[in-house]
Amino acid sequence: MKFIDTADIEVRAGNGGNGCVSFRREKYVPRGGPDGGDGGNGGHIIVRSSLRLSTLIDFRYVRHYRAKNGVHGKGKNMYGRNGDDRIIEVPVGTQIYDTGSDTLIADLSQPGQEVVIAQGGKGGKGNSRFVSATHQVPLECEPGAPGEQRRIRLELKLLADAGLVGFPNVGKSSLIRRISNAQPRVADYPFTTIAPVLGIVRYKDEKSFVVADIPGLIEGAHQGKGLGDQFLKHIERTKLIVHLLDATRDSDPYNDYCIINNELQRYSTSLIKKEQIVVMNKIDIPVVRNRLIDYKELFRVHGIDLYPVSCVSGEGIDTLIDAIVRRLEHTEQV
Ligand SMILES: Nc1nc2c(ncn2[C@@H]2O[C@H](COP(=O)(O)OP(=O)(O)OP(=O)(O)O)[C@@H](O)[C@H]2O)c(=O)[nH]1
Ligand SMILES: [Mg+2]
Repeated sequence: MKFIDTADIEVRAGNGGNGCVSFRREKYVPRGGPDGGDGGNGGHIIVRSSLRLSTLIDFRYVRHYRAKNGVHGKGKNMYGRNGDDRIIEVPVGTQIYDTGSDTLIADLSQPGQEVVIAQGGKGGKGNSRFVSATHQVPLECEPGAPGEQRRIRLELKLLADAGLVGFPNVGKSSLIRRISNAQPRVADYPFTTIAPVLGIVRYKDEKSFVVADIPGLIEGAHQGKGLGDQFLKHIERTKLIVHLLDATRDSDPYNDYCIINNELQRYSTSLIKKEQIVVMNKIDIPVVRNRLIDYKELFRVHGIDLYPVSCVSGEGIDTLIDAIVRRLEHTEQV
């Protein structure tokens, strides 16, 4: 299944500059001819695909895009300058729809593709353009045409880079809420999350990656216990698994870890081969914090680095995100 990232934006191309009505006025030049210049053209709105971006997250913050207007023409046959185009960069794979008619305008599947989605208005002609043998004193000029304005929807099909797994209630949704733009429901009962949710994590301004929150697993999920293991298909193509543990459960965290991995293994051998980052959540709770050193040791014996975090206080979250990004950069998809 592919998840879709969308953004609705409004674009407005630049208006054309007005043409000018003017006549040459100089000493010793009686009745100088018309010299009103043309207005400049308004800038276009151009969408360009780029490999530099991987999500549409920026469009959640800025929704209005305008190109510059053309400058009005002036006397002495001075043309107005054309307005600059506005280039909007989107990730490769973005489709552009007209919001009103819901029709596809463009499908930017290759890097560097460009499409004009709103035409700038043409500049108006100045009066010097209307002169003719029989029409020596033109008083007419044209106004600049308005720039095109439209609402468009950008759609990008996303695949998750990292998937969150763990028992119910360990804080998977709390983590995705904390680190990404997704806001799934969080509650202190099992199986709060009943469908996968994707969130985009923005990392140090330029990079971003996608995390999938899926319903909790329990022992026997592969036999249909709890909500079963059907949701694991959503993380089959991720590069990385973030395995969340909660030591407030009445069980040994390492044992929990093995139970979940056993479910992954039963579901598919490729899933269990994926790299994992193992996270101990809820370290703000004293019973967890007090035993953190023991837990770290327990996992270290098995060659596993435990990342302690609290989704409530935010402690350890930055370190975790750094680790996820590092692993994503060095991991090939299994
Ligand atoms: N004290 C504390 N509570 C937390 C922390 N993270 C999550 N919780 C609480 O744990 C409970 C479960 O959190 P969720 O994020 O809904 O857990 P989940 O893993 O998504 O649960 P399911 O969707 O049911 O599988 C909620 O009451 C959260 O407020 C944490 O770091 N510290
Ligand atoms: Mg949840």
